[in-house]
Amino acid sequence: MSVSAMAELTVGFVQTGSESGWRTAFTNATKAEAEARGYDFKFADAQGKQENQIKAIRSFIVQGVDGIVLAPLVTTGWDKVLKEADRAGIPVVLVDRGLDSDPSLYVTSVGSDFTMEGAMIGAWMAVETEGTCDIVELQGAVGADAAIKRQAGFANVIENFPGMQIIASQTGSWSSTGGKEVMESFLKSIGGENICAVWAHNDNMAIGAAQAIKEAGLQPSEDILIASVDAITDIFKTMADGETNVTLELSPYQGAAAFDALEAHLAGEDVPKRITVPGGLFYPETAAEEYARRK
Ligand code: GZL
Repeated sequence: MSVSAMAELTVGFVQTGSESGWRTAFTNATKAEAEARGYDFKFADAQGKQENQIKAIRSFIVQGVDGIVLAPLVTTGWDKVLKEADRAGIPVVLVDRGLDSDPSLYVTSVGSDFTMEGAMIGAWMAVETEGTCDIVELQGAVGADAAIKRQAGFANVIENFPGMQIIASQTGSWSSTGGKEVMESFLKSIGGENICAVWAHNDNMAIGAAQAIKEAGLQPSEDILIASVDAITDIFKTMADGETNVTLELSPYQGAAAFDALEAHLAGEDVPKRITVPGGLFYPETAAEEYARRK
């Protein structure tokens, strides 16, 4: 199918919600990409509820869209609705996060390597602390592919260092408020002097944790190290202000790869079941210029 013929494509995008700065950037970038391609683009914001994502998929099936792009909130509970899309002959492309259904039920899974993200932060922390650190972990939303795999990747690396252990771990639900509240509880129950570092599954929770550490009279990034993932604009301000140590980039520009995969599938081409999106580590030394570039 020629690119011009693709312009009439009707695509339904089922987004998780707007739980983080990264999610908003990802939504905006995906909408811009769809507009640039001339799609008839239908957007569903599930507001953090899987039942809303399932309802949106069913609605897009009834509307007879050409394809559905889905960022699944959690990894389980998708078999039934994916089979409905399959029976309706409507291809589903996963973006950002994966899920635990039969791969024959979706075209491909586009996203970053969450396990590697956790491992890279674990490696950074091991080098930074010379392998001795009592760590508190701020998990992403329970059941989310990104949270499950970041936790595993980080644990896989630090288990190689007898002096490194996670002394507390709890979900902050991806938000700054959640990260702050959980960090406040860790500071109260463990004592800031007993915490070497924070591993936050995303930047929003890291920013909340830095606030809690400051309010406890300690210097974030010095008294307690802070590392996270996403590379949202606000984390570069926090890093430039000397309050967090590193962030790992998660590209919000995954829509193009998802749309390319959908178009290739509709054109009858083979599409790999997994399309990995890369990301790099950012340090404070370049934070001010990165912030200026993004704000
Ligand atoms: C990761 C993505 C995560 C982000 C969070 O790909 O699913 O979800 O890291 C977002 O900021 O909520």
